[in-house]
Amino acid sequence: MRRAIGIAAGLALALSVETIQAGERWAMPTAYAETNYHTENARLFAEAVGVCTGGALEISVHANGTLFTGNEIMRAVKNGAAPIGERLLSAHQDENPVFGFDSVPFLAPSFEASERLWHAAKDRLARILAGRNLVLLYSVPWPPQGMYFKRAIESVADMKEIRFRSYSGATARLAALAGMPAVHVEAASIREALADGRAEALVSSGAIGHDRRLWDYLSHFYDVRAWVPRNYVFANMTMFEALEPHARNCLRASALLAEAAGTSRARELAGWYLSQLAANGMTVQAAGERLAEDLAVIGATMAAEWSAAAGADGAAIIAAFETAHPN
Ligand code: PCA
Repeated sequence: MRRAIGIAAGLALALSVETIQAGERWAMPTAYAETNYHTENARLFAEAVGVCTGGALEISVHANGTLFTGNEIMRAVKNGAAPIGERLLSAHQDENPVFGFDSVPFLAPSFEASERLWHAAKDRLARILAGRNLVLLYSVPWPPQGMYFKRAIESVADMKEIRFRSYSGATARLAALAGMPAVHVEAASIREALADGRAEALVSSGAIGHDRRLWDYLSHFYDVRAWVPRNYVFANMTMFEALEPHARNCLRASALLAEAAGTSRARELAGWYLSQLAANGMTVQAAGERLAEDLAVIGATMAAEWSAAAGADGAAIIAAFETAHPN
């Protein structure tokens, strides 16, 4: 009898070891630098999922566009080439204008406002992603967007003909309205684009300036706080639904933690990034009065265009944002 129990226990142990070894492995492509806080946060998320599932689901993060480039990530997760991934959805606003809700100039340019806008948009965004066979898991903001140049800029007229790196429909439109020819370049390739002259200015956060050491090429950062774009982590819905309920719960719970942790990390780091740009020789300043006025005019045009393009979904997001917190 004793022996039988011993054998049964041994078998159970062997089986559980087997289950652990046979745990599912998910590759998670992301597009930003190894040391970027989105990447570090994604690794913590992956670790949390591993701990929660007892190793039944192990996620490995492949950063910096090494597994799929930023542009490819959404399609890869949609068709199951990658089970999970992180992407800046505003880069896909040409496919659905709603993806650009976080890039409407001056609508919600602080972390606080961005958080409220995100809550106003979340359910609609999740539904749109579900229509693409994607499960929305969490979102983390970038610091507010400023403009990088090679020289002092006092007005939009000063920008004319400067070759501009874009990362989304909104950034390309900003360039067009400012008379700058735009070239789409993923963050992972910014240094090459600046080195070979395809680009000589951009709009982005201090995070990108620090990650990519943009002070090697650019000298001026204007903290214009145009908008707060976000990264989104989503999973392939078919693969998500094929998981055990416990693993799905672990993904959802870890996503909640990752969103809170990543968001507070963004807030902590935003000022530090700007201090790093300055410490490395860049002139970091607020936009002058003239520049701010010019950008406000462009912003108003872009906001109207976005509302027209995003239709009823866009109007519902703005209404939810404004109703929740009227100014
Ligand atoms: N960094 C990303 C998007 C916004 C940001 O701050 C980039 O420039 O590619």
